[in-house]
Amino acid sequence: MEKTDIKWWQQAVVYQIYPRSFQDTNHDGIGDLKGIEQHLDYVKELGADVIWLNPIYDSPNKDNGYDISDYEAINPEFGSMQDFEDLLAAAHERGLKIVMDLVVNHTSDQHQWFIESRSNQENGKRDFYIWRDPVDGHEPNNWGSFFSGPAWKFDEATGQYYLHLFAEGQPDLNWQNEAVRDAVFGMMNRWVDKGIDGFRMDVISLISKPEGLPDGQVPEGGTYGNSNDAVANGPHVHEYLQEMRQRVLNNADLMTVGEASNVDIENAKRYSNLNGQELNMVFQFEHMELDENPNPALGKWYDQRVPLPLLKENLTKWQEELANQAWNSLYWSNHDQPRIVSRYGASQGEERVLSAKMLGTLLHFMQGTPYIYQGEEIGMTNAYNLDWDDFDDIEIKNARKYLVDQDHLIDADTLLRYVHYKGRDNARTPMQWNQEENAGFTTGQPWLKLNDNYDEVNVAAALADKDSIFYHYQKLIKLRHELPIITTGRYELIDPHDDAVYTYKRVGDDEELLVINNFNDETLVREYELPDNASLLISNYDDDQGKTLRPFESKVYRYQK
Ligand code: TEU
Ligand code: CA
Repeated sequence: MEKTDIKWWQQAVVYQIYPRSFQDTNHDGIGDLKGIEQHLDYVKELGADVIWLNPIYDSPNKDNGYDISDYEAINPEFGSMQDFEDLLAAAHERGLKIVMDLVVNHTSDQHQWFIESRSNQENGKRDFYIWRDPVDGHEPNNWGSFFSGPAWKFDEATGQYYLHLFAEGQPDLNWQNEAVRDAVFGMMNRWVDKGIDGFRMDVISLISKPEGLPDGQVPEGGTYGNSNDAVANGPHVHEYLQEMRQRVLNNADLMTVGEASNVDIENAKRYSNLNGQELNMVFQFEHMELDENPNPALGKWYDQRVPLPLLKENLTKWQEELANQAWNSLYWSNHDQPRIVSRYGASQGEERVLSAKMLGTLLHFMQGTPYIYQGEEIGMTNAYNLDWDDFDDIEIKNARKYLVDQDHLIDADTLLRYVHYKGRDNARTPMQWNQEENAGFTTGQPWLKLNDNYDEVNVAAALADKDSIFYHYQKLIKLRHELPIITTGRYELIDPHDDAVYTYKRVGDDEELLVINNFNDETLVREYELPDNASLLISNYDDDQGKTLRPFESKVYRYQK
């Protein structure tokens, strides 16, 4: 990769904000746009270039904003369109870009299109969604929803089923209908005209459904067919994205990232090809799905860590195979994933701090565009203090309803253990700003219980400590901006079989970086060949003990070849 070819979004670092949990300013316990504006300087201080906002559109919140009832109105809980425009202007003034969530695989069942569509079979909007007659009095096929239970809902009034790959309140749009594409592209162009800087596209790999909607494979012991495998990367998805590129994305200098459930290397090379026909990059899921339950009927619900060599093998595959052809996104966390320190590091004490820095270093020295999820930069952890009555997430609630109560695949205590390891609410507890009541998030009643460790883990404490995780991330971002090799260098894995240490190189024309990361909470000895001119670029300890690697030690050397 030539240095001159670098695009701005390849050298950028993205900070993801989950507005509901970021900062409340009007005491209703719900984060809002004004709260985000208040903290723009914080994001700037961290050094990120781009903010990705989770959905802020009007929504009945069956799935916290991923069920949109009006794409062109702001959810009043978050503020007004004026507040949004103010936020965008304030971000731009500081040189920060804003990328919006685009949720167009489905709408809310409260969207005007669906209200019309379900009104009767002859309605002009009927074909905006995917309606089918019952087959032998049953669902049209065996697909299960991503949130457990069936993917079809029978509509008494019109005698047909509609498809919802996610919650019942999230009917799938029919992308085969040209009028749907016209409506979506028109809406996107109006946002582009407002001056936004890009889109993160929700489950974009699912928009093209397979011809004839064939049954999915039913896992052993399971009830429903796998709709993800049946639908992902469907027959027309690349065609639709190329059309979107032509009709919307080429109208401005945008950053685009497709959330691509079930995407493999070959598909990713098409979605995010450097030829610029579709998207800039995708969020692939493979490294997030290594710790799924060995019983496929339980899907993601599990509590066992992944052996390190498997993680390396996977991340390495993506680094190697996309190089010079497509572009990687790099992420450890988002609003759907548990906290990364609780998954691959430690949740408490000094080890929490060390492992957060180690994990940050590992990710930020790879090739791709890094995404930081709010709170990751202060090492927020899973919320072990939340119990059944505290959860809000529909995925968690449905798992309880279907996997425990209806299908008896698992007992409630085991599921709770799994939820504490994997549940989405671990990421959604309010941002921890300081030691004050509700961590400074709200003076009202927070919409979701806080993690009870905010006394220790909070932004104020991080900013006051020069050795904090925050400043480590700040340094990682700065290095990415300053050293082109982090963007362009070739990745090379050093220790594929080591089950405790993950070491890789970035190889440039005349220099190299050696990135060493100890995943163990024990001291180990490992020796690497280093030229005499090697200097330590960043580390999470204040001295270098050579071949001795202390718990979660992470260090990067830079040297001339
Ligand atoms: O997530 C898509 C998706 O694949 C998730 O359902 C994922 O499998 C799950 O969250 C892992 O636990 C996107 C959004 O990021 C998510 O918040 C939405 O709920 C979902 O789409 C539906 O819009
Ligand atoms: Ca509020």
